[in-house]
Amino acid sequence: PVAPATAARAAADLAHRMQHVYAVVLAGGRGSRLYQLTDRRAKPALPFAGKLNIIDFALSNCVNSGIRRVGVLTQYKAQSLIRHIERGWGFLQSALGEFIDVVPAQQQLDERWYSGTANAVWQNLEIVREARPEYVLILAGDHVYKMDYARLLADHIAAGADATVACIEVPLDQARGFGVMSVDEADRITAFTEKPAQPQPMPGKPGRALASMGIYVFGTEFLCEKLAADAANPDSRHDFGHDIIPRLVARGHHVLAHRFTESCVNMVGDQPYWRDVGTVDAYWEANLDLTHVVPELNLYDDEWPILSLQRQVPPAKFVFDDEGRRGSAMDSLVSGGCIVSGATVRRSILFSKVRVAEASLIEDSVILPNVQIGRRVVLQRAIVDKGCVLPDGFRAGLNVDEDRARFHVSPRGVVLITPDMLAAPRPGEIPPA
Ligand code: ADQ
Ligand code: ADP
Repeated sequence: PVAPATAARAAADLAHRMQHVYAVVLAGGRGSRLYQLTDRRAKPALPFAGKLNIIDFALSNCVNSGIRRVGVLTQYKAQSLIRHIERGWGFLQSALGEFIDVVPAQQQLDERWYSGTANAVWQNLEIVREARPEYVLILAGDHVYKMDYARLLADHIAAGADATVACIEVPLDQARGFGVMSVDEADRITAFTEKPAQPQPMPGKPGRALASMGIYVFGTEFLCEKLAADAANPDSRHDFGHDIIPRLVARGHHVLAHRFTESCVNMVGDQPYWRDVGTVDAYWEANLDLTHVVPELNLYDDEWPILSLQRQVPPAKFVFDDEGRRGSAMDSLVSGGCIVSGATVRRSILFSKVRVAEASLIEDSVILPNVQIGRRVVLQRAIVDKGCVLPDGFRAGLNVDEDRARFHVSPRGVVLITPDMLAAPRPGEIPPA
């Protein structure tokens, strides 16, 4: 047992050291399995949970963990992401040395765009160095989870590691999509393979593998040295998972595996909540989960709030229509600025400023901001993208074979509808001259 005064001092010391961490959020990837949802925006800019963007999870985790110096590296279709952070995250106090820098892909060192995640950090290393951090934390901007990075840093320091990789147990049959590691008794990584064809199960757990979450901690000098060496290597893909981490392990550096169960702030039973909402189905499911009585992801936790852009919108409104039909929503999340008039909404999420007109029925659906839904519309298991206007009598989700002709239908039968699809001529229709 640690004496209380010693524990208190250790906590104060850790809080102090968190101020010397710089977090780099990798937010450049497209997320191609989201199909048309990421035609015009990067995956971290995807709206989620009624009023958030996916990147708000990584940024909120930083702020809640005491990390207030953050650089967001963008690349693919970054405009909507940049706008969201500039408008939504201006509350950090620059006078106290707090900031979130949104860094465009500047092509500084190289003619080409970033070739891999390590190259993205390498090209922006001057921006990191300017902040003179003791530690650099590397994060992905496109995961949904609540994590206390201070616990991760505490493990890194206590073990005296050169680098630390956050990890989570995943089912073996899904492990091919991750970096997979083996560890010794002290959780030191002994082998690391990026996206292995034949993932190694965990000892004593034949159905499970230990997967990287793509979250890394390095001492700043060590990181700079290794990125320089990687940049000079013509055989490297310049990726943390493919190149940097396996090479550190192979060269005998002390690379620690940090178990996410130790730092997760949102456990579901004995499993930590972590979602890569990388497919249309995963995106739909993670949103719909929030409409349950006890969702797996708790967004009502004052201890670990997920912060975001607060839009200036009036409260949501539910009204009877002229014929006395009730406007209602059950088992649903309804954001500010919405009006539901004589229509029924069940097990759905309405983002800001959605209008649902008379006699419509919306079930098991995710409706992004500024969508206008006409009269007598029926939607089931649909995702309706921002700004769509659904005309009177519009139907989707009732017959997915019909829907497939105009919209994207996911393997689980979720219908994705975007403004571009609505504007395209219908099959067999002659486009206007
Ligand atoms: P992947 O999921 O394949 O593997 P990757 O495509 O490398 O991840 O992207 C990681 C993060 O970096 C994402 O947030 C992405 O948006 C961003 N990103 C990708 N390319 C970028 C670029 N050029 N510039 C800026 N940002 C970029 C990684 C690890 C695996 C691990 C999984 C966990 O390599 O070992 O298991 O994450 O999800
Ligand atoms: P933000 O929420 O930051 O305003 P979005 O990424 O939602 O940005 O959208 C950026 C712009 O592109 C908006 O004007 C939006 O209406 C438009 N847009 C987004 N997705 C689509 C789409 N699939 N088809 C057509 N326009 C889209």
